[in-house]
Amino acid sequence: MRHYPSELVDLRSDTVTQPTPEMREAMAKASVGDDVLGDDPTVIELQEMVADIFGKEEALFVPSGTMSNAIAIRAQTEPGDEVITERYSHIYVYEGGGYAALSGCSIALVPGEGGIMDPADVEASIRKGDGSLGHYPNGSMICVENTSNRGGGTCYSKENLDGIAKIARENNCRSHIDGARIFNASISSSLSPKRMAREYDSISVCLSKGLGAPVGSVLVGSTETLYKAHRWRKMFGGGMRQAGVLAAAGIYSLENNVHRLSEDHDRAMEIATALDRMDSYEVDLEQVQTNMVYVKCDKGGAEALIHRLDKMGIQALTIDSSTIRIVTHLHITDDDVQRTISALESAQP
Ligand code: TLP
Repeated sequence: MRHYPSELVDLRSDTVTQPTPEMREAMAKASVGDDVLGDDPTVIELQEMVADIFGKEEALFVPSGTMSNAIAIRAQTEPGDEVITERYSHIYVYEGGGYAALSGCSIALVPGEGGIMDPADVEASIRKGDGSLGHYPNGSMICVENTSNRGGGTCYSKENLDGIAKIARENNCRSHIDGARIFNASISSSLSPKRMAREYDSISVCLSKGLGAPVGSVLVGSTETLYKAHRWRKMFGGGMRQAGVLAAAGIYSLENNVHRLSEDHDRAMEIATALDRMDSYEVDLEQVQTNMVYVKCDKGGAEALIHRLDKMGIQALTIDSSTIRIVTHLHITDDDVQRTISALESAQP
């Protein structure tokens, strides 16, 4: 059942979900306090819950995934440092260059295979200020995105995750996971959140993607890192007062919406398989591991395709002139999947 009244099938992102009646009820009932003064009981409960899920000492509730990544970088680097991350990572492509503007860092881009970095390529991309006569910036933080959004919602294996964290330690670098969709990764790769996070210094976890909360991310890590993160959240203007109403949505989403993510994965695969059989589209089925489908259409035809789909009540996003992205989430039903497949069938040029 769709939880909000709409004739549209909105597959632009899993960020479009609306709080369900049950989630709104949990929000309405939340006890709140002034979280900047540290006394919102629901925020404290959420932070303790997420720290526990990821096996870390502390957690911090922040307004967005972008701010969570920005705070993680600011708290673990110095101006003049370099962040090492995948070529198409969200931190590089979609965060407005925040690593440079807010943290004074440059960035080293690592090639990825379907968005997934190989530990050897990560190591080859680390530049150190020491011993270079000061020529190089100081590569001091490695950021891994799991799932990889631009990789197509792909997941890291345990070996790759641990391998990259080991490279980080050996090279005196901090390690961070942009886990905007880490629960999707956990379900798809059968790795617990704790196991994925074990070797990493910080993890950013989004509540407002597949989990369906309206707002919020949580940054987790050690007490020392989170102490700094707390100060940077203040300076970035991310301290929120009676944020318990939002934290309650986060708690609800963690208690109710994690196990169901596999349904989103199945629906994405159903769409992907159907599209791959059609003449005008190409989908790399190996990359369809979670809730995303990147669809290659005819050269330069993405905008026109989106427009034709829109007229049939199906919304998706243009990624580049020949690629569109479809994302399944908690409002997408089996009927929507069939409608989407039929619409794409008839939208072929
Ligand atoms: N991703 C959005 C867009 O910004 C592209 C989407 O629709 O997928 N990390 C990753 C891997 C993300 O995909 C996103 C959002 C974020 C961080 C940022 O989260 P917010 O939007 O809460 O700042």
